[in-house]
This record gives sequence, C-alpha cells and structure tokens, in this order.
Amino acid sequence: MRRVILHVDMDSFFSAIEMREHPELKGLPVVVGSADRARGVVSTCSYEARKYGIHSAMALSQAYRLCPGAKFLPVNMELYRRVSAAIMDILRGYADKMEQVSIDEAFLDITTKVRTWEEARMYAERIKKEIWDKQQLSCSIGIAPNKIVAKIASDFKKPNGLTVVEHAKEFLAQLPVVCIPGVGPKTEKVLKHMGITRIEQLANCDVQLLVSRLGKHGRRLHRIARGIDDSEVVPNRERKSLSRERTLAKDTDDIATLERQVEELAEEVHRALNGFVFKIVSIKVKYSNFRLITRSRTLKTFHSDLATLKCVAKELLRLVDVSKDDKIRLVGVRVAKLSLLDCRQQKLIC
Ligand code: TTP
Ligand code: MG
Repeated sequence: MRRVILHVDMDSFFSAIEMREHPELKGLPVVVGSADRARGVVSTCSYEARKYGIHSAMALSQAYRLCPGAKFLPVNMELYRRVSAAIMDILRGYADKMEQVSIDEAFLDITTKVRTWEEARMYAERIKKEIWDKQQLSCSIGIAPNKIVAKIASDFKKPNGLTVVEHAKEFLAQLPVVCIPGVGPKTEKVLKHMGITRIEQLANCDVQLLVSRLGKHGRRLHRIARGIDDSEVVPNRERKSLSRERTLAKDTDDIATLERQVEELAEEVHRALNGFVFKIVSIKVKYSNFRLITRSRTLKTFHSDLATLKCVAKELLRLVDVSKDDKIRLVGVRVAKLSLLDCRQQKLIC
C-alpha cells in the first residue's frame, strides 16, 4: 500500500465534555461560549443545538434568539485541555508518527501498522473504542492515502463517523468545493463565477485558469481536487518553526506597503499555527540588491494570538532601514520555539 493516513476529530468537543460531566444535559441543545452572553461568541454546541442553526463563532445573543431553551455554559478551557492531552496520549500509541493540529484533532501515519484498507478500518474502530472506553467521548475518523483527503473524510460522516477512502479522486469528485479546507466564502464565490461548485469540476478545470483567478491558492486547490497531497505527518516535537515570505510585485521603500505585507504574512503564519504557541518572532527582508537581513525577538512567555504576532513583526520591521536607494523586494515573517501547551501541568509537551 501507499501511505495510510488517519485523521481524528472529536465530535462537538467542548460540549461533549460538558455533557459527559453533566449527564442531565444528555440529548439537550447545549451551547458552550464565553461567559459574557451579551457580547460573547459560541465556541461550539451539541449536535442537538446545531439543528436550530447554531454554530461555532456565532454571537451568543443570536444563538440565544435561535434557541432560548438551550443550556448555555461558559468555557472551561483547563478541563478541555486536560481531556485533550489524555486523548492525544491514546492516539500516540497507535501511530508511527502523530501530528496534533488543534485541541481536538490529529493526523496519524499508520502506514506500517496495517496491510489493507480493511485492516485500517478495524484499526480505526479500535481507536474509537479505546477513546470511548477511557473518555466516554465519540470522534470521527477519516483514513486516506494523504492528509488532506483524510481530513475531508473525517468530516464526511460526523458525528461518530468512520470513512475509509482508498481512491482519493473518486471520493472527492462529487463533494462540493467547500469541503476542501481553506475554501471559504470568498474562494467559493470566485469558483462559482467560473461555474465550479463540485470538486470534480475543479479537478477538470485548466490549472492556468485557476491560477489566473486565485493565484497560488488555485494551483493548490487543483492538486487537492485531483487527490494529490504529499505533505508529511510532522510529529509535533519536530516542528520547530513556521514561516511565510513574499516577493513584492514591485520593489518598494513605502513603509505602509511593507507593513501591510507583514500583517498579511502574520495572518498566514497565524492560520498555519493551528493551536501552537510561539516564543520567537522574526522578520526577513531582502533588498533590491539581494542583501538579506533578519530581525528577531524572543518574547518573555509563549503567545498564541494574532495581535501579538502582528505587533511584534511590525516593530521589527521598523528596525529595518529603508530608503529610495535601498528598496525592498521580499519580506517574510517567521515564528519559532513552537509548542503545544499542556494545561494539566501548565508545561510544554513538545
Ligand atoms: P471543531 O473540531 O471545529 O468543532 P467541534 O469539535 O466542536 O465539532 P465537530 O463535531 O464539528 O468537530 O473544534 C474543536 C473545538 O474547538 C470546539 O469544540 C470548540 C473550539 N472552537 C472554538 O472555540 N471556536 C471555534 O470557532 C471553533 C471552530 C472551535
Ligand atoms: Mg471536532
């Protein structure tokens, strides 16, 4: 067999934990969100609450209007992190390589653990059973020859799903383009204008046309649509840094332009962080004459928020000399000393 990648995503994670802790909530619409109901947002909600149209990131006030009878609970992050750590410990035991990508999801490379796709299915059943027996929580699992398809597959039959995909391209063909991680409303709209709503249409579209409308993102989508993704499962302890850089359309000495680029790159880096915290922020600048400099700052503590990343990156940019004779052709933003926090012990797990 080629690679066998398994993606696990816990079902309605925060609310499932609350329902386990408070069995009287079983079967009810449960909404977990910030304590402030007037201005807060929904972190997640039970599948019963989803029937009312409630979803993550919705204003709590709106959730309340949609279902006044729902049980509203504040976020108990310490508890969720503790449960998350216990689940990740279970998963680690099943994988050649494991990469935790958020509080409730992970990729496992199980290539050497199974010989057939049927064995892979049974392997996943064992994982689901152990998580249920030890934590009384359900999860959904996708198994596929690569990471992206495994992730799409875990979302295919939620909750408590198990989807094994042997032939990536065929599986993807009939799905809507929004099933691809990273296709948000903006990309969906562009694709719709091009007459593309299903992944099969994306796969059959001319790649140059996609690139002309969506830039690099278009090339990535075209590969995914054809079931291609070579990215490896990277064990967390091996992920040391993350960076994004961009060659500017035109060399510039305009600080506002450079700041805007740095902000956008910080946003990209932040999206890719996926639950990691960072301690070092750096920027990289290449001048028109290809001279390269970097500026770095080590923060006192670990941070996870975009505001800090943007702010430090822009401060570092201000340390860089820019003039008419010394224009800039490329900027980059990097974070390093990455980690995932285990709140159980308030210490780093990798
Ligand atoms: P998800 O896995 O996206 O959602 P979920 O586990 O609640 O539901 P699903 O069954 O669809 O997987 O996110 C995991 C947890 O992360 C979620 O329980 C709460 C938290 N979260 C937020 O706090 N805000 C958000 O906007 C999202 C999407 C998640
Ligand atoms: Mg989940």
